[in-house]
Amino acid sequence: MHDIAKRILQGEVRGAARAITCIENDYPERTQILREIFPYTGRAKRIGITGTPGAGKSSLVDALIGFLREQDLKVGVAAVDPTSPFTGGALLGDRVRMQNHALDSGVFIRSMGTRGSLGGLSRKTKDAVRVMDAFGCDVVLIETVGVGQSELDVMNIADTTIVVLTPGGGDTVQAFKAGIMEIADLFVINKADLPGADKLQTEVEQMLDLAKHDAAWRPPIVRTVSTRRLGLEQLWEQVERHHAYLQASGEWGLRRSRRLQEEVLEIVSQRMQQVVRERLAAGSYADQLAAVAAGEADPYSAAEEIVRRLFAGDREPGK
Ligand SMILES: Nc1nc2c(ncn2[C@@H]2O[C@H](COP(=O)(O)OP(=O)(O)OP(=O)(O)O)[C@@H](O)[C@H]2O)c(=O)[nH]1
Ligand SMILES: [Mg+2]
Repeated sequence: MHDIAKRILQGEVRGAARAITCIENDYPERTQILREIFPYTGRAKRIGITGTPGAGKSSLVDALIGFLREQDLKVGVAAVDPTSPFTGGALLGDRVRMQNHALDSGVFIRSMGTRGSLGGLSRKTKDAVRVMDAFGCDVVLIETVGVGQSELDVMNIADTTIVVLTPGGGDTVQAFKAGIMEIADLFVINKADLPGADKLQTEVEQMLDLAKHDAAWRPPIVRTVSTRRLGLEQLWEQVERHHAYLQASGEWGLRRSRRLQEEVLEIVSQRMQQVVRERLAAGSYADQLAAVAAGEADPYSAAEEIVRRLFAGDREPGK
């Protein structure tokens, strides 16, 4: 077993941190590490937290960490910022939070940015969450700003997705348009200390009446004031209720197995890309690329030809 894998399973913080660095930078040993820790994953509850900029996601995560630690649960946090190339805990705002919990060995916080070229951010976040799971986290909070497709992809990792809204933000309609409402298992109206919380709640209820009137799970709405740590108990109660619903309905297993299958295809395409890039670096397919650059070939035909040669190569003896 890889030394880093061993250290993750022993709950060693530096081992887990090192593994995530390998994942972020596409180091070759990441595959072995991930393969070896996989049998020790699947236990952690994965909670996605998304919402518009400034909604209070980070404050909520910070408050939740405290709440979960009081129950002696080990907590992992993946703060995902699709707009930032920074990684390794360098994201603004997360530094404060990390300092808050720096001395607590039951909290593992990591920021994920867009560094590296392969696989994309959601692929990397998935792997990082798995490291936290194998490391022994009972709960992994995955926080991301909800504006585009990459956030939706990131939320696909979560068992329970929490969408954070705020009064007076005009959030609801926007979130609805962006496809955020569809992925919500639970709504939080944060900043419930500000005027307009009642109005927002009514709006969300009305949307749910339309969109989820025949759904087996109607997302509950919880109010919080994350800066004063209010509403956390109610929030967690609903998370637990959702978890129980997933288990009882069989959705839990279905979701996970469906996603694992998707993941295989994702890894295949990542691997293929890697092979093609390695061969490109070694001088292969240069004629195809040159022809496209010179306007003599279209990209579709060039790609077809590269794929054809790739598969033809597989059948050559000794390869
Ligand atoms: N009044 C009030 N202010 C809050 C509450 N929660 C957060 N805030 C404030 O809202 C601002 C944004 O909070 P963050 O937690 O940074 O929000 P965020 O969603 O993580 O923001 P981004 O990461 O920039 O998208 C900060 O000034 C918080 O102090 C709340 O419950 N009530
Ligand atoms: Mg934030």
